[in-house]
Amino acid sequence: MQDKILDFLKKKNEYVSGEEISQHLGISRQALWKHIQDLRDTGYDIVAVPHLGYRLIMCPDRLLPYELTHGLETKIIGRKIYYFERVSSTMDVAMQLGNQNVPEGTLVVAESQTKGRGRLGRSWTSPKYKGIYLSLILKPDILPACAPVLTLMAAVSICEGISRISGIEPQIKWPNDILIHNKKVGGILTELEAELDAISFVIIGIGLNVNNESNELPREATSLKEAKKNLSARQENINRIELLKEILRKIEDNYLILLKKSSSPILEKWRSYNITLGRRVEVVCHRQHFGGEAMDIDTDGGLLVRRDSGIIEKFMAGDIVHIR
Ligand code: BT5
Repeated sequence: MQDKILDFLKKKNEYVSGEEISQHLGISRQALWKHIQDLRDTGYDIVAVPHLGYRLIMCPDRLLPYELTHGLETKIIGRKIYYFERVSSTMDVAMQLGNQNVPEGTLVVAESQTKGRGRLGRSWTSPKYKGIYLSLILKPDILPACAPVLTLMAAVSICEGISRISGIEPQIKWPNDILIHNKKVGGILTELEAELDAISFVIIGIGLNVNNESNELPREATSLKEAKKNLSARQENINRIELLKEILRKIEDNYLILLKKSSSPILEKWRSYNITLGRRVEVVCHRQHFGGEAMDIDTDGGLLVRRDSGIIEKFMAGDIVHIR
C-alpha cells in the first residue's frame, strides 16, 4: 500500500487531498495517515497542509526496494529485492537465498556491511549510506569454467552505468577492479555454487564507493564523489538510486547478450574499458608469481599472458600488478 501511496504522490507532484488519495486507493483516511507516518519514519519528507492535503517533497537517499523497482523496467534483474540497513555481508545472505531456490535476478542490497569481503578473505570497507553493496543471484546455463566471464560482464555494466549517470569514464583492471585514475572505486566478487558440469547459481557481489570522502576509504581507493570533485570542484552527492538502477539495467542488457549471442560483444566492450592489455604485468596466482605481457582476454574471461619464454599462458583468476 505504501508503494501505491508513493506512486500516487509522485505522479501528482503537487498537493493531493487525503480524501482523493483514500478514495483512489480504497482505504480509510485514518489508515492513510498511519501509512504516511510510516513513510516519514522511513525518511520520506511528506508535508501535510490543512485544506490542501499531502505533498511528497523529498525521497530519502536510501536504496529502498520501492525506489529501485520504480521505473527500473528490467525483466529479470532486481525483480525481487531484499534490503538491509546493516548486514554481515550481502554474499552470505545471497548464498542462503540461492540455496532456497529464489528466482534468478534476486538482489540483496545493504546500506552497510560489518563483514564485507573481497577475494581470498580480504575485507571490503562498507560505510553506511555511502556506497553500493549488493549481491545478485544469477542462474546462467553455462559451464562453471566459463563463470569468470560473468565478472567481466559485471565490470562492463558497472562502467557503463557510472559513465551514463556521472559522466566519469572508469577503467577496468583484470580481473575485478574498477578504477578511476588508478585508484580503486569498485570491486567485484563472483562466487559459484556448482557441480562439475553445471552451475546451480552464481552470486555477483559488487562494492562501489559512491559518496565517500577520501578519509573514509583505504589509501589506494577513491569514490565517484571524489573523482567528480576533481573534475568540477563541485561537492554534490551522486544519486545512488539512479546509479544502481542504471547498473542493474546494464547488467540485464549485457547478461542477455551473453546468454543469447556469445561473450564476444561483452569482451569487445571490456577491451575498450580495460587498462591491463598490452602492459607488462606480474600475475600472482596460487602464491606463485609470473611475469609477462598481458596479450588478450579469452572467450571464457581468462587472461592470456605471454611469458618471457614466449609461451602464452591463460589465467582464470589471480591478482595482477601492472609493471608498466
Ligand atoms: C574485491 O576484492 O574487490 C571484491 C569486493 C566486493 C565487495 C562486495 S560489497 C557487496 C558484496 N558483499 C561482500 O561482502 N562483498 C561484495 P579484492 O580484489 O580481493 O580486493 C579487496 C581489496 O580492496 C582489499 O584488500 C583492500 O585493499 C581494497 N579495499 C577494501 N575496501 C575497499 C573499498 N571500499 N574501496 C576500494 N578498495 C577497497
